[in-house]
Amino acid sequence: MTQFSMTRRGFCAAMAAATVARPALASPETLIARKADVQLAPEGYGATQVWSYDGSVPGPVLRARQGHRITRQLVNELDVPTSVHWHGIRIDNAMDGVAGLTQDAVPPGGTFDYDFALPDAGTYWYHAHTNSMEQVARGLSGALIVEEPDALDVDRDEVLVLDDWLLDPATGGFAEPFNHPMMMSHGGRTGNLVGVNGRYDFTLTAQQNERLRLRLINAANARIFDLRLEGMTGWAIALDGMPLDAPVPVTDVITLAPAQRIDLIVDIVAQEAGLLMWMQEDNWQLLADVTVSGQSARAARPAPSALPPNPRMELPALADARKLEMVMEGGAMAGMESAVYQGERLSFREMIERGQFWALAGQAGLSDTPFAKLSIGEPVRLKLINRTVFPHGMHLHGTHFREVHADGSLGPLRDTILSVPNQPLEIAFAADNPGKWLFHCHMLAHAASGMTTWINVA
Ligand SMILES: [Cu+2]
Repeated sequence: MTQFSMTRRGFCAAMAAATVARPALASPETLIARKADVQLAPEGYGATQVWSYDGSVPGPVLRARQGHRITRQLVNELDVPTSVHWHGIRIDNAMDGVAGLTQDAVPPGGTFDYDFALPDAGTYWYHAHTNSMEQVARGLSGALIVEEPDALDVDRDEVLVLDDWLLDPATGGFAEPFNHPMMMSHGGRTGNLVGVNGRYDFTLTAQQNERLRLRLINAANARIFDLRLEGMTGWAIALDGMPLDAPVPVTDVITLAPAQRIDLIVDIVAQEAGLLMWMQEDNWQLLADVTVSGQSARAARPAPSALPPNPRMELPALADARKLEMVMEGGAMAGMESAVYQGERLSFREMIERGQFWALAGQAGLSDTPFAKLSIGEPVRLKLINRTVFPHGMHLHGTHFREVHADGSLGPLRDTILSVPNQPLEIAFAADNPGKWLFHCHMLAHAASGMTTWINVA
């Protein structure tokens, strides 16, 4: 397939691209899953028919204050069943949106009332969790921002949803099929066009000395973004929604696996600024342009302070934690001998015939029994052993976890962590949220072809 040039052109060329009006909100407040035509590709290519929330890609930014609730009626105007997962929210299990585990998928024409508390401030997101490999790729995702009680000392708060799209340049439509065996067995579906907030030419304007909060969300199906700040001094203040103990100066590459988020405070220090992404072999390209004009009246500020902590960020003592191990195996170039799929032990060849390429702890896809049955409040250590040749962004629903480093120290709280081949990884968490929780790879083609399991907390 011809590649789109990912090089940005002057952004004026695309200013006339279609914008999509948002429908007026009815009562109850709705989130409507429906088809829409959106100009994802540069001018001159066709519009893309997307599956959207409320007609836009990404969907509307949902904002609420910490301690408040989100109440949205999902209205399914698509031709297929769907459901919404509220990624990273320590949520009531019945609201987690996982079709087949926590709710039935909402049929075409149906509705589902989502209503849940927001215990934690931070940057979260929402996306389809029914056939997500296809539905997220078609556009069903958006940002969910939970605001701290007190506003930060920043000039602006910007949400940047990073994504990529695999388009057919001849039509502008999505390349099909979505379940291509090559994608499923390799790195997943990566796009030939990247962008921010639905724009390949996303641009912010700012003044020198302005201080911005940037909330980066990787909504891509499979792409790992390696990012660099240009013309900006930055600090990381939160990962996957959760505040860091102290701001961490950004001096190096920021790696953002699918579904991960990072909150940055950036000061605009140069006349040219932006967010660069690594393409290949020392080739860094502009992903988000910051057009700097003029100088803010404000003087440069001292380094930012930490965000206020969220509740329940400490883990219980891990000395007596339940110890679990999970071998991750399968995929191209590594394979596996066999795995259990739908109650049957299958050879790798038999699995491939059923469109399954991966296994977690010897099991491909959901089984009737969970990977682990945990008691409420129980501390858990889970070792991930990646015997594949691919990286995997592993996501636990309902609970954040910390990486346990080799020296026993703990990393920051996260809900998604990148596992790389042949590097043992251990995470720890408190099973303090009752329910059936998915644990899966967020390379969504992997999740759909074996890399999905679940735990039960009761
Ligand atoms: Cu994976």
